[in-house]
Amino acid sequence: MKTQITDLLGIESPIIQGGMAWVAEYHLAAAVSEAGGLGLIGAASAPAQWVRDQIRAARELTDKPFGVNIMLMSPYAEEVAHVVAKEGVSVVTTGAGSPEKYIQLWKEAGIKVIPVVASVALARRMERCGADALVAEGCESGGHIGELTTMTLVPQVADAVNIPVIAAGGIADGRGIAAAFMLGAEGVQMGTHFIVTTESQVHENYKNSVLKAKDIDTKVTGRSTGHPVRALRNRMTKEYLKLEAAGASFEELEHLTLGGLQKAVVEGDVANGSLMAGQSAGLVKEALSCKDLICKLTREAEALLKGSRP
Ligand code: TUI
Repeated sequence: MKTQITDLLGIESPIIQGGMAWVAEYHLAAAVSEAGGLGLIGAASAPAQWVRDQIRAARELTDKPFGVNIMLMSPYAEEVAHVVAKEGVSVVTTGAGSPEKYIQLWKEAGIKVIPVVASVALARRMERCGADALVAEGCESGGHIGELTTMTLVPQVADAVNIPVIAAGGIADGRGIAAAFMLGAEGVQMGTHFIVTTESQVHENYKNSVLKAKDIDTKVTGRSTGHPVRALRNRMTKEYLKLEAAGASFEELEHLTLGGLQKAVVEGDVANGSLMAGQSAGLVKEALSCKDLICKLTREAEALLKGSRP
């Protein structure tokens, strides 16, 4: 599938694996890139040294382009921004903020810069600052989310900018990819489906929770604190939403989610951990290798875009 995104990034399929906190480590990123998509290492709130080690480990596993996602609310964002420039990764994506002050540094290092945006205003600003492409992420996504849905955000961003747009949020199969293209996207970013792939190092309990999830099994916590986060519903989200409705303080609520990703991803604590996942979890039914998943997605999307059923 050749698009502006495959040309820009030098990849075979216009499928980008989301830079999911704790989930997107080097085994997964390298497997996605080896399979012809773009793998990302999620820097999340990790220190710069961890990110450097991950980049070097991924490079041992693949010669193909891969990237790093920088979560801009991280206390280490500045250090990580310099590490990716020094290590010379192919692509940087950013989330949870505006990467304006780093764009020149990355461009000078020859890195393709792809900010994740949740609004037209930020999309326009990023284009003016020299971004190479954008991820327009709808609130169907897992993790930290904006307000708009993928269906409404992607065409509005595509109309507002001249750089290529990658759609994210709610996409887990070939139908979603074909639909994203109809909305004006030149590529897709998917997170949730990659959690369950065979190369993903995520605890089996978390993977099984995603595989079992139904349409209404995600919840958004933190709307009242200004940091909305979508995750699979469990004991933690139930308690959080109860406290939030009762007007609990930011500190009380934070306490409940402390270490939540580690509990979910490493310990497999599916009751108390933060099982970040998007609404597409209900579409994820089987655990495939990254190669088989990307082949299946591409085959399904191409058949639909040619006007035949997959
Ligand atoms: O960043 C994400 N998703 C994430 S980050 C994350 S780590 C985390 N852990 C615990 C609590 C909170 C986060 C988990 N999931 N997606 C990209 C994204 N960026 N979604 C929304 C935005 C966004 C929102 C507002 C980007 C920019 C923005 O405004 C910036 C501005 O200055 O206008």
